Amino acid sequence: MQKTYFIADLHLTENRPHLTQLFRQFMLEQAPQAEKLYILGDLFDFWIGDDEKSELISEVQELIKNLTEQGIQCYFQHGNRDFLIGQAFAQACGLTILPTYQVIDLYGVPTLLCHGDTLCVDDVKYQQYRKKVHQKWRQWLFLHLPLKVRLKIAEKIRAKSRQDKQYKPTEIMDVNADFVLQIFHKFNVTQMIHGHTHRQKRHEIPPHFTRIVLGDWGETSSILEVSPNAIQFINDNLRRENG
Ligand code: LP5
Ligand code: MN
Repeated sequence: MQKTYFIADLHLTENRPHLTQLFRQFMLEQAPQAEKLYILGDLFDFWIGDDEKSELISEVQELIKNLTEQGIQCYFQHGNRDFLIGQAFAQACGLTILPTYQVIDLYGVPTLLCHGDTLCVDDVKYQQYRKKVHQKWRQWLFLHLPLKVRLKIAEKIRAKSRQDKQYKPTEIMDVNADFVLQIFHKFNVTQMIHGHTHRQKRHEIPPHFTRIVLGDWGETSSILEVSPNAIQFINDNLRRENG
């Protein structure tokens, strides 16, 4: 059966092992039924360079490699937390990295994929910060620092982000509706799928647009399953091993 899965915002980290368990369950049991898997950013809680090694990173790579070796195409778009994932990581597991905006033909429907952070244009402080950390020279400098120093900088940014988010009105951390419409027109699509805001929902926007928002992973996963005739969210719990 033709099926495509979309996931985002798993925020995998050693500190929350049940997320890795959910991801493992999905990658071993469900994802092999698909023809394609799209990971729309923030697979990891944060990423400071492809040279970082950990058991978690190796396992994630193995799980993705296991799929791509079965002929299932796996695609990745950078999130705001793991925008430094590079070709070394991707090539090790057969993942294809897509640009910030990617149009695909989803069973006949022209569909735009993005992480979603670029749609939150009212969060001016975030957009200013994003512009800076996406400058190639800054990234080059950062990636040439020792891992320990990179980790410290990442922790500082994370702390500042957590602090700032407490004072940001929730509306500015959502997409800007006018900007979304501009993007629909710019890319000449009627459907858009993104994550980032963690507000899982299917929005029907007059006259004929659909914006599908993936949820983040927590107690359950948030998986969008698309087939030629149906679009549905699957939010799985961990399967109990011992009854
Ligand atoms: O991810 P989420 O949903 O929690 O919050 C985001 C925005 N925050 C971020 C920050 C990331 O979470 C942390 C990323 C770590 C990356 C590590 C690598 C760094 C590499 C640098 C390479 C050059 O994306 C948050 C949004 C929110 O989404 C909703 O959309 O609001 O944005 C912020 O909170 C941004 C702050 O408002 C501004 C941050 C300024 C940081 C200044 C750094 C100071 C310390 C420098 C030390 C040298
Ligand atoms: Mn995000």
